[in-house]
Amino acid sequence: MPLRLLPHRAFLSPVVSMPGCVHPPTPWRRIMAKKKTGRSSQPSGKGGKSAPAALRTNDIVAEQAAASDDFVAAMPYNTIKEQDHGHDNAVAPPAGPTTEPGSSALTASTMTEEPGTSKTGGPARLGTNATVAPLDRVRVDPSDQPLTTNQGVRIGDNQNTLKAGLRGPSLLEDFILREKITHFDHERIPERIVHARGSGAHGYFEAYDGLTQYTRAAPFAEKGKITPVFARFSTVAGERGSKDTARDARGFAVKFYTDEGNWDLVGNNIPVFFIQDAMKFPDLVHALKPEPHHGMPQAGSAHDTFWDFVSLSPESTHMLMWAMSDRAIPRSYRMMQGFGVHTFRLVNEQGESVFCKFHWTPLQGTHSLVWDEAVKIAGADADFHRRDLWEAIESGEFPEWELGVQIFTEEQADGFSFDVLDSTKIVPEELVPLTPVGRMVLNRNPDNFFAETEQVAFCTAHVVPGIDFSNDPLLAGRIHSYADTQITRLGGPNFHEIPINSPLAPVQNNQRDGMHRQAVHRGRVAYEPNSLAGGCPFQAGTAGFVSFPDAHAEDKVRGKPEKFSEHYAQATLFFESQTDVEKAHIAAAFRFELSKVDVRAIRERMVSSLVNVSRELAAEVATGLGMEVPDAMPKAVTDPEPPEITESPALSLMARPGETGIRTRQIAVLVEEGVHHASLVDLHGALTDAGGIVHFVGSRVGTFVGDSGEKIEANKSMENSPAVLFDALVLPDGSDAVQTLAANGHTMEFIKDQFRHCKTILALGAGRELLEMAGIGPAMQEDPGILLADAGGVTEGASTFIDALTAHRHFSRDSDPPAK
Ligand code: HDE
Repeated sequence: MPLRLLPHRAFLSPVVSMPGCVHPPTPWRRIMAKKKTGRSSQPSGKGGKSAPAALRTNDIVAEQAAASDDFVAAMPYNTIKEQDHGHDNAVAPPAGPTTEPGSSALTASTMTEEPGTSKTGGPARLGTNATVAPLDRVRVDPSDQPLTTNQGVRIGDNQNTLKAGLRGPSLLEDFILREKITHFDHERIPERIVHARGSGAHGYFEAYDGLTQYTRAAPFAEKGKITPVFARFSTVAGERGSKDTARDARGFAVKFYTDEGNWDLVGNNIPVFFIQDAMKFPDLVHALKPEPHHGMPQAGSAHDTFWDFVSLSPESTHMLMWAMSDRAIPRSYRMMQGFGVHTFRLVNEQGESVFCKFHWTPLQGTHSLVWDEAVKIAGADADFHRRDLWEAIESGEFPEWELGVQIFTEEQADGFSFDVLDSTKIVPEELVPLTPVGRMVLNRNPDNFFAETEQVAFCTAHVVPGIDFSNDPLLAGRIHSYADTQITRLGGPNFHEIPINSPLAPVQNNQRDGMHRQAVHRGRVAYEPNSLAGGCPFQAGTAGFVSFPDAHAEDKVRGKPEKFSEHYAQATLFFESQTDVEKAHIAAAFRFELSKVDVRAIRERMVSSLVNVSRELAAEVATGLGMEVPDAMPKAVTDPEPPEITESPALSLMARPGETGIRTRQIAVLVEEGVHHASLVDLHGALTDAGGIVHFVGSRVGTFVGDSGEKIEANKSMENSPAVLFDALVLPDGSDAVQTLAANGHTMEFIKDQFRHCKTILALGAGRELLEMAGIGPAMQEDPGILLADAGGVTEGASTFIDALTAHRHFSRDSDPPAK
């Protein structure tokens, strides 16, 4: 009889046809009919009992066995074996052979199963933001519900242990207490070895257009295609409870729940990395993490072991330039770029491949803190970035990034002065421009931090058809590392079944068992090839992931290509592409970090390496450390290929002011008894209309009475929310209020910090006296960020204030870098 292919597998290639395969055998149809009557457990008529099931069941079992025989015989041999070898088959593997079982019961584990129920699940709906639905399944809502044990038993008393008498000993029998305490004892899981501190959110990716010319990857299939995502941002060095504003690279990891499985783009906010080969990663991280003898410092690179390692690893120099720049102290997760770092491959339907680099660019612009501010925020609000992301999304200000790709061919790459497999190098945008391909919007906060943000497991090995790896040796190590680390962190190999990790695309394979297995697999077949399950699940052939056939014929070696040994050209490119303010901040950061290094020889070694980047920078740092500029560190190569460019404006943070103006910017308006009420009401209206978030900050929280008897509610105090938590400051009018504020030490600190951190300050009416008292009087004339307005001219004042705040900071004030 002819083979009957499963109708929904339209993509099966004709090569799978198998002589001798059969329609589902007729006995089976008979079995199903019989089974329906035979297994009925419903009363059969008035007062009647159901027919005895045992006999019928035996019939079914016997007949199933007979049906199985025919079903299995339909696959007399493994037809794809002959295509199991050779280059052509490797490039275009065949789909696996299958036979139609006719009924899901034929492959079931047990005949007690009602065939065809929704138990076997179905594919996710395509093209919608579907992460919500799968999580619905596990969302728990306690409204109007009694407390229960984990077995669903209602708990009568949640206050007291079970005791032999009111003053008697506690009893071992108290299963309620023991279950509660035991669970509590195990509530912590190991934190991530790196990137432990982070925050995440749900959202979606929308393709601007089809990118099918280059890739068959599902998210880029067509214009407007929506793919759900979960993104997590993180610091690298600090522990889970460490501060958000440490000087550090930031993780920028995005999980795309595509129609064809999960794709994780696990990047950073810096486009290069410290090392070139995965072999060095444990060394790097051991050097960066708190020193092992005393466990210090937390979340910081300013210590001897880190600088010892990087000064002996000149390939780190380029990333050090980024890490010492203001990129490493972002104002917000929403205001930083993201980069895939490695060179990846895009592969199209025809199997053609190009190289690709991924870039995320924030609509909010790229903005950073200044160092003194970052340090103070660490004390004032260690959750600064977590809170910022959460609050923006809660208030409907959904952060957005544009995804851009740099696409280039292997031939182009061969011509570059650097190696595209070297993760310490960028591909300058002047060489390969950025093509925008879509946008990501984060529009939903997690329901539960642990279940989602903590348990999400990213992995560079998670790619989908159309995305493939380059031979970057750093990437290769990562492909192994992420899944491996989750086994410890998430307690076993089934972490992909945790709802936040499970793909929307159906999962079918023969992996079984392991800790915390959720899936209940049907049938007795957990191997392939098989005929007992009709060959299923079958290999998808060219409809599935097929690695790009990258040709290689070289010696097996441990080593690096020549171009990897040029370590400084792009560090210089980065430094020379910065504005003067950014250069000063880089020098100040090196000075700060190295001043925390106890061993003088390490400082000297690092500065000698900086001489190779820029004599100007090395001199600035040396002066700051009270030392002579040492000789340049010998280079690994003395005659490298000259770089294509020596300046790239895109590398400056200032190149991207963003499009969102003052939206989500935090503005402090100081208030006191007797404050000029009407002007504050007008100002509040104007700033809120522009999307700013206005906080009335008092000497305490609570109600203050204005000059004409109206009340103003302070939601923050100068004590609980110091100046560093705000992007701008308004000093109010009202002579009584100004006098009281002037007598408060917090007020002067508040104004001075706003000023020294180059922020916009607006003084209304008598409020200018406070500026003078803080010693800012002389700056009032020429500083574009110090604004004065009459209480009657608030509307005009507000619009100038909005313009000034849109500029983010006024670095013309930044004349004293050592203090920043
Ligand atoms: Fe990671 N990295 N990494 N990394 N990485 C981890 O995986 C690793 C590297 C990055 O929000 C770990 O799940 C190796 C570069 C991010 O959950 C671990 C190497 C880049 C995150 C790991 C690197 C990254 C991680 C720890 C060198 C930028 C957080 C916990 C070969 C492109 C993801 C975990 C999240 C996390 C290994 C280098 C980014 C141990 C071996 C380069 C954003 O598997």
